[in-house]
Amino acid sequence: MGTAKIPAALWLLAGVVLTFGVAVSPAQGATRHYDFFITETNQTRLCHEKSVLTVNGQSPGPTIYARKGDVVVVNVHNQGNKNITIHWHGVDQPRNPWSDGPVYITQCPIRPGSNFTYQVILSVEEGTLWWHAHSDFDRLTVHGAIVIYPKSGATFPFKKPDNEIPIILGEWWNEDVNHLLEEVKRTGGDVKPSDANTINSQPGDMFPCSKDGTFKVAVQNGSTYLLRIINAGLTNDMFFAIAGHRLTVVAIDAHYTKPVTVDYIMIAPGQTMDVLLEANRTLGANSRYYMAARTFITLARDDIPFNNSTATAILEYTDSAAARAGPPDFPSLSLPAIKDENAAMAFVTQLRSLASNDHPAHVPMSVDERMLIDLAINVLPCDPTNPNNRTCTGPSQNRFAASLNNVSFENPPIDVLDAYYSGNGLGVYEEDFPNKPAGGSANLTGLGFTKRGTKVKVLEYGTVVEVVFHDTSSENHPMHLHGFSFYVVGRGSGEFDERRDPASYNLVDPPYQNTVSVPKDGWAAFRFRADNPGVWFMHCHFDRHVVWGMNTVFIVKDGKTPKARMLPRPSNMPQC
Ligand SMILES: *[C@@H]1O[C@H](CO)[C@@H](O)[C@H](O)[C@H]1NC(C)=O
Ligand SMILES: *[C@@H]1O[C@H](CO)[C@@H](O)[C@H](O)[C@H]1NC(C)=O
Ligand SMILES: *[C@@H]1O[C@H](CO)[C@@H](O)[C@H](O)[C@H]1NC(C)=O
Ligand SMILES: *[C@@H]1O[C@H](CO)[C@@H](O)[C@H](O)[C@H]1NC(C)=O
Ligand SMILES: *[C@@H]1O[C@H](CO)[C@@H](O)[C@H](O)[C@H]1NC(C)=O
Ligand SMILES: *[C@@H]1O[C@H](CO)[C@@H](O)[C@H](O)[C@H]1NC(C)=O
Ligand SMILES: *[C@@H]1O[C@H](CO)[C@@H](O)[C@H](O)[C@H]1NC(C)=O
Ligand SMILES: *[C@@H]1O[C@H](CO)[C@@H](O)[C@H](O)[C@H]1NC(C)=O
Ligand SMILES: *[C@@H]1O[C@H](CO)[C@@H](O)[C@H](O)[C@H]1NC(C)=O
Ligand SMILES: *[C@@H]1O[C@H](CO)[C@@H](O)[C@H](O)[C@H]1NC(C)=O
Ligand SMILES: [Cu+2]
Repeated sequence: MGTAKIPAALWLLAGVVLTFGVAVSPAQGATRHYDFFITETNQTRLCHEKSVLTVNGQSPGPTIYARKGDVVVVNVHNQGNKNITIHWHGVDQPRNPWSDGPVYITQCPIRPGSNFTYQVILSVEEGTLWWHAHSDFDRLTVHGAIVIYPKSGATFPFKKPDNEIPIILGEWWNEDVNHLLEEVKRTGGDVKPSDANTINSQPGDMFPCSKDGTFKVAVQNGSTYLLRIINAGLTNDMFFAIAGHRLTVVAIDAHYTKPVTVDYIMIAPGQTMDVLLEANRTLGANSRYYMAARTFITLARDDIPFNNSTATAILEYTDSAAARAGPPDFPSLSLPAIKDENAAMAFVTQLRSLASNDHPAHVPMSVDERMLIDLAINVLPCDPTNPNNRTCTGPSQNRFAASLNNVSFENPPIDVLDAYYSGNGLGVYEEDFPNKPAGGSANLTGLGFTKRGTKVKVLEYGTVVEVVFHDTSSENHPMHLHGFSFYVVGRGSGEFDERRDPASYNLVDPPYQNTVSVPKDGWAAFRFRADNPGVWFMHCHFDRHVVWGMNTVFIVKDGKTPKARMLPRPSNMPQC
């Protein structure tokens, strides 16, 4: 059993990547180039072999390295067998929705045999983000990390770590996920749970045919490691812990936090966390420790077996006697149980923005426009043309759906951005996404009917928006906004009370995120200033809920000055 090295001296490598082959202009940062080739590649996990979509034959795909303020140019060559797009998750892309990626929102798909060049414009982000496909269920295997270092000459707001360890949490299905998606669209039923969670694409040695592939990382006593943790899973929030070690969270979604030392983290799909790990556990103890990721699920379903939901990797001290290397310790005390909602909440509520002089928090104090958005899981008739056709496998032989304020989002045939830019928007979408649920916020009353629509919310440039998500369903939802990060100013259980609850807001140092986990039967509130003109998707980051329609779009109009206007349409946009 060989010890897989941390990508050898990744720290040094980063230095190389950062100084070679880039055009540097001192004022604006560097421009870095990557080529992504989408190809079908075989992968074998849990003794099952299948063909998956990858970038450059790898899944997770290549890591993008950059510094704050750089521009990353990525040419995506689609040599696979299906339409695809790529999204740069958590990158604000100031004035540049053209390169944001969500299919039929900001672009038409990149068809097999063609290519598209994305301009990924970094601005305020610093830390870890990620890129992923934004079409169908392709992101299961088409994803990778984006590592954004401080500007040249600047430093981390914490002691420089000795090395870095990428930790990409994901999922594995024995079947082809796009076949599962087609089946779900045909039958109206739910997506079956994954067969395993994964750490860096490996389920770990508790699973069949997985011992050799288990991700292992060598550490040295006394060293500090920066874990760059990404939840790339399609369906699962996850708890993550390391036996015998504590974790110090220093950033979420590429924005620094006040350091908080914990026994475990809870990370929702879409989120990223920078976490310091002190390797300080070799005195007389074991030299091998499991890192483990386990599903955190709020849905009352019992078909996710405990063991199947726990992926493991191994942390191995290289400077201790080999004789001490017994079976790795498991983080049984620190890793919460699958349904431990209190453990999840206890972690999430500890996060605060760093809010230092170098990394200030700019929380908007006054709000121009308030939105209260009900999240719901719903049903639609099995067959809209024939209400008597009850052959679907969703609830009461209907079709599963999901909605925001009772609108189940339907993708248009051409992308919203092109429709808006060409001035023909109103043939493609309606501008009446409601600011409140009709008839007041509803309590959970089972799965009600909803209706489909392509409704967007139009904002004047510079508007300060407060969004309160109220979750009427029986599970958490990781809600993600493109084009912005937002301050998560409050959360609570039960219904949101607009008179009482704002008093509990944190307007001093709330965490600055792009994805917020909205608690089941509760609410979460965030604020942002709409100063990024463009077309920006907002959606649940559970992929089956995207398919069911738990989505909407913000159109932020141009402001008055040239710097407040969208960049012009690139000539190479794919056509529908
Ligand atoms: C890839 O996997 C499929 C499904 O198991 C198999 O039929 C095919 O032969 C494999 N291809 C290669 C190149 O190994
Ligand atoms: C990329 O696509 C353009 C058309 O948009 C084409 O002219 C060019 O040759 C393609 N480049 C590569 C490397 O395939
Ligand atoms: C391991 O590191 C800790 C401090 O991080 C130190 O106290 C301890 O002595 C070290 N143990 C060994 C065996 O070097
Ligand atoms: C190891 O480091 C953690 C912080 O990561 C700290 O809380 C703990 O006290 C340290 N343990 C020892 C034995 O030094
Ligand atoms: C999980 O797997 C371990 C090791 O294979 C086994 O001892 C344990 O009984 C299993 N637990 C459950 C709940 O299946
Ligand atoms: C998941 O757990 C069930 C029941 O414990 C077991 O039958 C099945 O083989 C497991 N699946 C995998 C992929 O390990
Ligand atoms: C009923 O609806 C299903 C799913 O939309 C469709 O496959 C089937 O052909 C319909 N049956 C009839 C009799 O219309
Ligand atoms: C929802 O339920 C809560 C407590 O269960 C209750 O106080 C509230 O009045 C209900 N609201 C509506 C609109 O039914
Ligand atoms: C949502 O819309 C559907 C279809 O118009 C309607 O039947 C249902 O009562 C609405 N639900 C709520 C909670 O307003
Ligand atoms: C791929 O995208 C094009 C452009 O939107 C569309 O016409 C075509 O139907 C798509 N192909 C598939 C298989 O969905
Ligand atoms: Cu959801």
